[in-house]
Amino acid sequence: MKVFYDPVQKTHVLTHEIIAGKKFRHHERPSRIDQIVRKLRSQPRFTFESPSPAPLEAIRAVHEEGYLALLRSSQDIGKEGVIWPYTFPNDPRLPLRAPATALTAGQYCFDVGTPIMRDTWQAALAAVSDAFSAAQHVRRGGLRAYALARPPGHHAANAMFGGYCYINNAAVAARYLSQYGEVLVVDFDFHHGNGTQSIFYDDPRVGFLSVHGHPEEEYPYFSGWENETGIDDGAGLNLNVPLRRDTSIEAYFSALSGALDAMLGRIQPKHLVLSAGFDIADRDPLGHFGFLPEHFARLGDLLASLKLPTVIVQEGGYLIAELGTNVEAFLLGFLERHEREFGK
Ligand code: SP5
Ligand code: ZN
Repeated sequence: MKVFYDPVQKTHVLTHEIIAGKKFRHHERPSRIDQIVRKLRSQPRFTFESPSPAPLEAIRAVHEEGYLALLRSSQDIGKEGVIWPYTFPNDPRLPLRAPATALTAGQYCFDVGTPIMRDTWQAALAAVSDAFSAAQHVRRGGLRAYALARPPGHHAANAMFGGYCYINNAAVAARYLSQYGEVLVVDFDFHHGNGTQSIFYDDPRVGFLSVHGHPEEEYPYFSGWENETGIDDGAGLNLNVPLRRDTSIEAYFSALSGALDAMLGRIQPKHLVLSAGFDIADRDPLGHFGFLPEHFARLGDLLASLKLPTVIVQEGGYLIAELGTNVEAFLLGFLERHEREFGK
């Protein structure tokens, strides 16, 4: 299986974050990537490839221009500098003054854990290039590809960063592939993919299925309920499966299988895009679903059974010591069945 990866992604380094008033060393660290790279490089079934730069039009098909300009301006901040929103628009009747500056960046941001650093733009471009190259590989007849993307993407919306995400890597891949037929996005990160949901909420060509911690108790809190089902031409094509903390593995799989069946009754996808979050791992500091490597293998197996050309995009996963093992277990579980039932 091809792995698209560009080491420039490691230059984006976040110092700390505040969660509910407490300061933590930032969870989204470059070392996450090292763990995955080391594991996959030791496995002959994976071949590393450098991505080609994602075309700007493919990114613009998902993100607003003024928003991208703010992200791009990260390059101009000094070594010590940072764009860290701390004040947010509060009256929707009032106009916003464009372009956004470091002080008004809050108009494009929904949480305080996602600062823009000097190297954020180049890292985010590298991550989206992984996802785009993986999608292109699949579009050109490849059966599957894995984008080792960091920073992650699924919380980023058309003009909104947050949740450690700036450019929505999976959404760029899905929108590109949707030119060639319907696309199903399945998001199994522990946190609801609010950005991806929002991007495709009215899109009849891309279905979004997310299984995640219940918003009543879990980040990002303001989305992820079952009654969010899509609007306009996208009505019925958004399917949220919120699960309570410490839901059993059996209950998880039966909920996911049921949701996949329901979704496949509504669209006929030509491509599958996975937002692959590994914070569903047992003991992950930010997730509570208790997945062990064998469960990741089973998840890979289940998703491979859809027998679709598949782009797998890396999202969260913060139990860094186990991240490589968990990603490898998932990819091998996927690969085994996908090769057997869909093709080499
Ligand atoms: C891509 C991704 O996985 N982003 C996750 C961002 C989560 N950030 C905040 C997590 C808050 C976790 N729970 C807070 C408990 C407060 N007592
Ligand atoms: Zn997550």
